Amino acid sequence: MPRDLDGLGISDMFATRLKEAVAGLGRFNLAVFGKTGAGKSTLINAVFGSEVAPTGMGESVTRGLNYYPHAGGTFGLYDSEGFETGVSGDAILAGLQQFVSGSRADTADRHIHAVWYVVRWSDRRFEVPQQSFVRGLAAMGLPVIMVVTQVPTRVGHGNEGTSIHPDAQAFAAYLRDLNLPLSPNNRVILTNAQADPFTDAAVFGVTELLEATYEVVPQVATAALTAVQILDWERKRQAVRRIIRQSVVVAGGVGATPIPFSDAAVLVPTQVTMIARITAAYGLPADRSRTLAAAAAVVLTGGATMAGRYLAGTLLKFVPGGAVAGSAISGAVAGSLTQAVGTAWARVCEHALSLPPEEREAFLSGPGPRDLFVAAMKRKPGRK
Ligand SMILES: Nc1nc2c(ncn2[C@@H]2O[C@H](COP(=O)(O)OP(=O)(O)OP(=O)(O)O)[C@@H](O)[C@H]2O)c(=O)[nH]1
Ligand SMILES: [Mg+2]
Repeated sequence: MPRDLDGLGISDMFATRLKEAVAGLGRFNLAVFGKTGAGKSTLINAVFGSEVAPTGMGESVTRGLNYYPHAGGTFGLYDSEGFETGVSGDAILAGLQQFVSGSRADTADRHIHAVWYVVRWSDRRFEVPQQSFVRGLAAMGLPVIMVVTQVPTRVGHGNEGTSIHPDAQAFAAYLRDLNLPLSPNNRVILTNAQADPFTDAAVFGVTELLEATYEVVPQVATAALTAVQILDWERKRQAVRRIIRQSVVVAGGVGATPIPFSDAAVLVPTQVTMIARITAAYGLPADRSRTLAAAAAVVLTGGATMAGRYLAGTLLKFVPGGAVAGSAISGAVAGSLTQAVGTAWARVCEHALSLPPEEREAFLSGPGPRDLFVAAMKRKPGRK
C-alpha cells in the first residue's frame, strides 16, 4: 500500500512483528521413510498442504536423505526419496546415527521430532531389513510412527458403514505382532491420503496420524506443528484464543489511565503485535507477509478507526465502567476493543487459509480483508 495511507508505519511494523512471531513458534522437524511410491509425499500434502512439499534438491544430510527447510522456518522435512532398505538402508542409518548424535549438541532447530515410517498396504510384508531399520531409528531415541498407506475402503450400502479392506487390517495386526518399537503404544495407523472418485474411496486416517504425531513431539515443537498442519483447526483456534487473551491483558494496562478516543492509536502497537502473532499461529505463509502487512495496515488504520467509532456508540454502553463520559477509553474498553480486533482478524486469517493458494493471494491483496474485518467488527461482542 502507498506509504501515505499508512502514516503510522503499520505495514513495516507488522512485517517485523510477523517475522518475530514466526520465529517465536520454533520449528517442527519431521523425518519420513519408506519405499519409493509408498505415498510419503501424498501423506505430507494431506497433513501439511501442498505448499510444504519438498521442492528442489534440499540439503543432503546423509546418503539418501535430504533436509528441506520450509520457507517460513516453522517446518523442516527430512525426506528419503527413492529409499530402499538393505545396503542403502544401512548406509542411511549409519549416516543418520552420526547426524543425530552430532545434532544433539547442536542447535535444536535441526532435531528430528517425529518419524513416519510409511508402508504401502499392498506390500503385505515387512521384511527383516525394514524391521531392523525401524529398530535402528528407535535406538537413536526417535519416535517412529508406523503408517500404512493407500488402504482401500468399501462404501457401505444401506445400514452398512464404510469398511476397511480386511487384508489391510490383517497387515496392521501382523505389524503390531512384530513387536517393533512403534510410537505411540505400538499403534499402526491405516490411511488413505488421496480420494479416488472412481472407487468412491475417501480420505481417512490422516487426522489420526496427526494426533499420533502430537502425542510424540516434544513441547518445544508443538506450537510450530499447530501452525503448519492444516487438518486440526481447533488447535489453531485454541492457540489464537490464548494470544488474544494475553493481548487483552496488555491493552487493559495501556488503557488503565483513560485515554481520549482520538488517541486510540496508542493501542496500535499492541494490536499489531497481536494480529502478527495470530497470523503466525494460523500458519499463513510468512513469505506472503507483504500482502498480509498491507491488509493489516488497512484494517488497523481505516478499520480500527471505524471500529472505534462504532464502539463509541455501542460497546461503551455494555462495558461496565466504559461510559467514561463517552469520550475516553478505559482499561476495560481498551480490552474489549482489542478482543474485537483479534477476533475479527482471526476471521480474516481463517478465510484466507481456507482458500487455495492462488485465490488467497488475490484475496489478501484486494479489499477483501478490510471488508471481512469490518463486517466481523460490527457483530455484537460475544457473538461468534
Ligand atoms: N489412491 C491413493 N493413491 C495414493 C495414495 N498415496 C499415494 N498414492 C499414489 O501413489 C503414487 C506415489 O505416491 P507418492 O506420494 O509420490 O510416493 P512417495 O513415497 O513420495 O514416492 P518417492 O517420492 O518416489 O519416494 C502417486 O501416484 C500417488 O498418487 C493414497 O493414499 N491413495
Ligand atoms: Mg515423494
